[in-house]
Amino acid sequence: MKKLSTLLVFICLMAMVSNSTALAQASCVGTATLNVTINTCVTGELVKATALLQGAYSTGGQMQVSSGFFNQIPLTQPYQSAPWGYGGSESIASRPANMIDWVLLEVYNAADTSLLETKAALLLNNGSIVDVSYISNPTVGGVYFQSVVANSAYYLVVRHRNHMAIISRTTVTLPNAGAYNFTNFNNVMGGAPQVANMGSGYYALLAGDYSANGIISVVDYNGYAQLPLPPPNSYVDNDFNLDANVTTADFNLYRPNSSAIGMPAIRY
Ligand SMILES: [Ca+2]
Ligand SMILES: [Ca+2]
Repeated sequence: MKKLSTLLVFICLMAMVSNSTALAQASCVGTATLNVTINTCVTGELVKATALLQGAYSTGGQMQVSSGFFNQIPLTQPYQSAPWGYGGSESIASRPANMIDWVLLEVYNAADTSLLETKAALLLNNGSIVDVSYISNPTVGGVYFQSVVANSAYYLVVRHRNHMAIISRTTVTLPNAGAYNFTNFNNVMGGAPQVANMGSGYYALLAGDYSANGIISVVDYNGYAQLPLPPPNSYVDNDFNLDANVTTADFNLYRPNSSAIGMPAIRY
């Protein structure tokens, strides 16, 4: 029986197995049931980054969303459609209480700032960007990338549905022990004009890029102002302050940002 149990554990290393029933050998008496649960192995290099969203910013480097919005956050990553066209299968069984929204974390090649790999990830209220495996392992602290070559340097990019994307000022050697801090404008390519000054030394992605193309313009105003208005408690891209409603509060976030232009390498 012990030998059979050991064998079962070995052959199930890469799979999720539950409630397996093991039959005893003919010479043994009776049967036994094994309940074996083995988590899918997470592989790749762990990339750590911290960023804030202007629309969800609270105070002291923290973000907050309304319960109405929180309950509308989809369980599957929302970046399938244009302009992202990201087909990743990231999903969660439930929302962690400190989740703000989904973001995309991307790794770009150092030589030509071309895209290497994209991952959808959870943005937490303290700005941490974490893998979907955070649900089962809250200590994960970053996002796993499969194409990253360890101890090599890359640019990092953070994208959000309706905030202007940003790219790291310099390359980052991955995996990185400490999170790359996008809340400091000195770490953002293009500097202070690329982010919103939230006070107390904190900077956040600029709200209002409805089209998510890396430029905040009248196109985004038209996205904000489109009719009909969505019903209350909707997860929509013209809700810039993430309160699940489209109101003048969203326009007031857009207006001062309406001439911002993102870095060419990451515009759509
Ligand atoms: Ca835009
Ligand atoms: Ca809103």
